[in-house]
Parts: sequence; structure tokens; C-alpha cells
Amino acid sequence: MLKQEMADALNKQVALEAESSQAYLAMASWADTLPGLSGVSNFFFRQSEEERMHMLKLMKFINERGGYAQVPALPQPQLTFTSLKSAFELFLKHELMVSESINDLVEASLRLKDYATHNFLQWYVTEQMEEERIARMLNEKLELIGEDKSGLYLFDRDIMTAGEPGQ
Ligand code: OFO
Repeated sequence: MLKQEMADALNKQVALEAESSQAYLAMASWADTLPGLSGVSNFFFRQSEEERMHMLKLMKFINERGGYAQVPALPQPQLTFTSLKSAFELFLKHELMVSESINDLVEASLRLKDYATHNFLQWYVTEQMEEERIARMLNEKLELIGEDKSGLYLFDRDIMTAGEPGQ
């Protein structure tokens, strides 16, 4: 049975995953309106779906352990970006923030001696490591490319498979 403090903390994470999904959905739609960036747009649509899956996984866990997973109210995410680089910088910043939040949850689970939640959270720890790696790698690529149009063309093509095994 989940302690109230743990259930509340997990519900905050539900909201954060939902916010992440919305934030990346906004990035996807923004990129979708720009010429030649269908790879970037697809990438963010995919990320948005993944975040929703992370949210659902948490909700199921909370309910299965006797808590009540609450559907959160969401603020409107940022809708436009000054550049592709700024969108990807925000993506990395957001992932780092989510990682910190997961770390706080792990810490709370240990403090409350909730080892089932601690075990459940390991999946999120691993997932965040991978998402941070991808976000960093994409930011580094954009840094290298600068204003080079052919570089951007290749970036958009390569990002189609970013996040898949071996990438
Ligand atoms: Fe939910 O994995 Fe990133 O944020």
C-alpha cells in the first residue's frame, strides 16, 4: 500500500510527464509548420507519445498500489521558438529537470522504506539516462552544424532514427 506522501509525490510526476508530453507536442507542431523539418517534427511527435506512455505507466502503478492517480490540469506549453537550436536546448533543459525529479522520487522512496516504488522507479532512472544522452547528442550536432544548410538537411534526415537502438 502506498503511503500518502509517496502517492502525492508520484502524482506530481504524473503531472510532469503530462507537461513533458504537451511541451514536445508543441515543438512537434511548430516544426511541422517549417519547411524541410519533417524529421524533427516526427521526432518530437514520437517524444510526446513516449512521455504520455511514461505518464500512463505511473498512473497504473499508483492505482495498483492502492493510491489514486489523478489526471492533472496542464499549463499551455511554449508554442514558438526563435530557432531550432533554442527548441533543442529547451528539450535538454526539460529532460535534466525531469531527471532531477526522478532522483527526488528515488530518494523519497528510500526515506519512506518503500522498496516496491524504489524498484519501479529504476525503469525511469534508466530511461532518463538515455533521454539525456539523446538530447545532449542532438544539441552537440546542432552546435557543429551552425547555419550550414546541408548540415541541417542531414540532421533532419538522421533524427528520423534518433533514439532507436544503436543510434
Ligand atoms: Fe519521461 O522521460 Fe523524458 O522526460
